Amino acid sequence: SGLPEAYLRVIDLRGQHLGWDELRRAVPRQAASSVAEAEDSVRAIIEDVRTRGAGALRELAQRFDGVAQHRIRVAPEDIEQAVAGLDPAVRHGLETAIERTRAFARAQRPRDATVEVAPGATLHHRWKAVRRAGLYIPGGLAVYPSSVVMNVVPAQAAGVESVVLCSPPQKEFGGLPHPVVLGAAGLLGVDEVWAVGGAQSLAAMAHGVTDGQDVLEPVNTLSGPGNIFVATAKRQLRSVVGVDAEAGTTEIAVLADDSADPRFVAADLISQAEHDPAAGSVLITDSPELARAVAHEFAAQVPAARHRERIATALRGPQSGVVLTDGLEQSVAVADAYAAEHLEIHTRDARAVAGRIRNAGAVFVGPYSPVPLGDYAAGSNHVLPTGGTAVFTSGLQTASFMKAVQVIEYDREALAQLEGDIVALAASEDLPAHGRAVTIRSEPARVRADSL
Ligand code: HSO
Ligand code: ZN
Repeated sequence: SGLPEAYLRVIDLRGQHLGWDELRRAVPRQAASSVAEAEDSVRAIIEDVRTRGAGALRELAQRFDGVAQHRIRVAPEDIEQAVAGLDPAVRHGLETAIERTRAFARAQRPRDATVEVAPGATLHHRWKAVRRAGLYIPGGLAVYPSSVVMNVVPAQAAGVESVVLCSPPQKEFGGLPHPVVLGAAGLLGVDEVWAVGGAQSLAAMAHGVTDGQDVLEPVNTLSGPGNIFVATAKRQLRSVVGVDAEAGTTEIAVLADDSADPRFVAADLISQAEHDPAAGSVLITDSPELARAVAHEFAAQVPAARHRERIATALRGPQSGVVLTDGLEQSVAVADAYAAEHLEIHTRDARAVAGRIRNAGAVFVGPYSPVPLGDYAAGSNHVLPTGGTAVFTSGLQTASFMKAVQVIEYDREALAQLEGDIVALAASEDLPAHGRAVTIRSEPARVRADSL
């Protein structure tokens, strides 16, 4: 086709009039087989942690992290030392990220509602934080101090009383989580950190674990990004605890027209491919010229990248590709069907195009809002729905750590007014005792002696 296939395979949708369902199937995705494999091993890990507790955690740390653990819970002194040891530039970056993320998270706090639906008939919708949240900070191919900020800040903005953080033990740091992860936790005032990684950490936080003197109390809600195993564990633990969006292997889609700068587009697609050989990078464009230019940029930029192997594998995988469209209309439809974790808009009038997107974890508008800005310091959250789940769910936010209580308060007259309606509905469901609980209240009180 004369189109660049060196890194990104081409999915040519031009001239095809595909419906929603067909588009959902046409867009690049991670192979379903790897998802199914993860299901089985994760189920075994969760069961092992649930039944054998800390013993299982030690064995899994040995197996997956190559670490023999003495203490699994991190000592407070280790957190303090990590804060003191933070590189000043990194500390500055973390503080900037905390400040902006906190401002946005506070602004996201959902408002309570009160309504009087009739005289004497009052309803309140009251938001409450969950009591205890468990946060997972990944640390496999890369370590993620930025994720500490992204998880802790909204939990704190929600008013969560108790926060526990888990991150994999690192061999080169004596089995502690990465020092910058600990430093970020310390900056945020988190004092409960456990050196546990992967699916086993989510199982430990959901079910609770006791290790000698140390007790990891079960949490009410789990959050955090991770790879396919972490995402699978969260899905399986959903019956035990609340979980945030399924933030699995990262992905980026760029919706671009011929006005886009191919250097920027290539750099951004490469940036997320750097996370994982299974990461997804998708270009959606109606401009074959742009697609070609981006391919040339890959040829220049990928070999120069530190993690070039991982990047090349990700870009060539079935989860990545260029989708060629007939025009902006179809590009928007493809972007909505793909439902990217991150969607960048590089088109004329990018803001208006962004306004038309229904499905995406986060939308980055224009040439100066690249995904890494959101990964670190924009103020938005980087724990976002992956794998097309943005169709029905959102990224991590303050409300992820809250739930609402509905409060009902009617007075005598207000209830009496509804008597007929409730009695009729109760009868229609053959539940007359429901109706009786209402009618009994409008009857004159029985003389006390009668009821004795
Ligand atoms: N892009 C990742 C987040 C991240 N990137 C952390 C760098 N550090 C998932 O949104
Ligand atoms: Zn990233």
